Order: sequence, then C-alpha cells, then structure tokens
Amino acid sequence: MAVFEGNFAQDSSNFRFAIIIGRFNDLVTDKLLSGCQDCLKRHGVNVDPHGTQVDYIWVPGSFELSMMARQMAISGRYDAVICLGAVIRGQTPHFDYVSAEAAKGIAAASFQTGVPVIFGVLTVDTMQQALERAGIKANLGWNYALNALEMASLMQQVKGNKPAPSALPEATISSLPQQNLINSD
Ligand code: INI
Repeated sequence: MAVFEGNFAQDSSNFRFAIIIGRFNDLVTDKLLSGCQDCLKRHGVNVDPHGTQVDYIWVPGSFELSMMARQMAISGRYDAVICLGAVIRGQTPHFDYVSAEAAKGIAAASFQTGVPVIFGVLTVDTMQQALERAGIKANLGWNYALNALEMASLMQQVKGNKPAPSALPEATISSLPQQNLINSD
C-alpha cells in the first residue's frame, strides 16, 4: 500500500495551468490574480501569458467561471484550473444565487472532468472583507495557487501510481529500489 500527497519541491516547469478570472469586482480579482502569479512564479512556474505554462481567461463574473472551467478542463491541456472571483453581498438575494452557482458549477467541472479545479472565489459581506483577503491582510490568491500546485502534483502521482518520496515513512524510503523514488514519468 502507499501514501500519496502533493509535493511542492518537485520540478514545476512541466505543469500547465488555466487561470479563469471574473471581471466583476476586478479591484479584488486583479489582486487575487497577482497573489496567484506570485506563488506560481516562486514555485518555478513561468507565468508569462506568452509562455507555455499558464493561460489566462477573463469572464464577466463569478457565475461564468464554472462553464469556462469545464471547457478548459475537457481540453486536456491543463494539470489544474484555477477560478478566481469575488462575490460581495448586497441588498438583494443576488449574492446567494451567484455564489451558490459558482460553488456548485466549479465542483461539477472538477468532478465531471477529473481535472482539479480550484475554488478561488471570495464570498464576503463587504468590499473591506474582500480586500483584506486579497492583499491587505493576506492574499488568498497565493493559497489558491498553492492548492493548484498540490493537486497537480498529487494527480500526477495518483495517475502514475508513484507516491512522492516525501509521503513515505523514512524506513520505507530507504528500503525501496532507486527507480521507485523517481517522481516523474
Ligand atoms: N459577479 C461576481 O463575480 N461577484 C458579484 O458580487 C456579483 N454580483 O453581486 O452581482 C456578480 N454578478 C455578475 C454575475 O457573476 C454574472 O456575470 C452576471 O449575472 C451575468 O451572467
């Protein structure tokens, strides 16, 4: 039997990501995107839009994220898809419809395609709360990118049935033949 877990220390230069961003509340989503890019870059991913590792897709709002996430995921081109959005409660029930559909749709896109789709949608009561989570106190965009890296790594291992060395107890590692420790295809 084996233990599988995402490994952040592996070579990320072959991963490909799609980042889908809602324009609605772009004061917030722009900052989530910056945090996301910073994390990917610091883990060895080339985030240049003209490069080969990350594609950027802008949609009108959080409601449209899941439809585009599914489209990107079924293309088979990406190791993970990251959805970024900000839904801020107003005076009407609109918030509930948009946030519920975004959550359900993103979960369905991931489940239906087998590609990790990260739910990077802030659902908050005020713009202040959104900004606090998009750079003032922390930037959750960074965490969403980390989640994507973890899932991309985990999927690679699960598909290749090769647990990461770090996921194995010390005794098991030293007793394995060398080729079992190589974490790439
Ligand atoms: N979209 C958001 O991303 N955040 C919101 O807070 C929001 N509000 O409150 O209305 C929002 N609405 C737009 C929605 O996502 C769709 O783009 C629109 O309804 C067209 O389908």
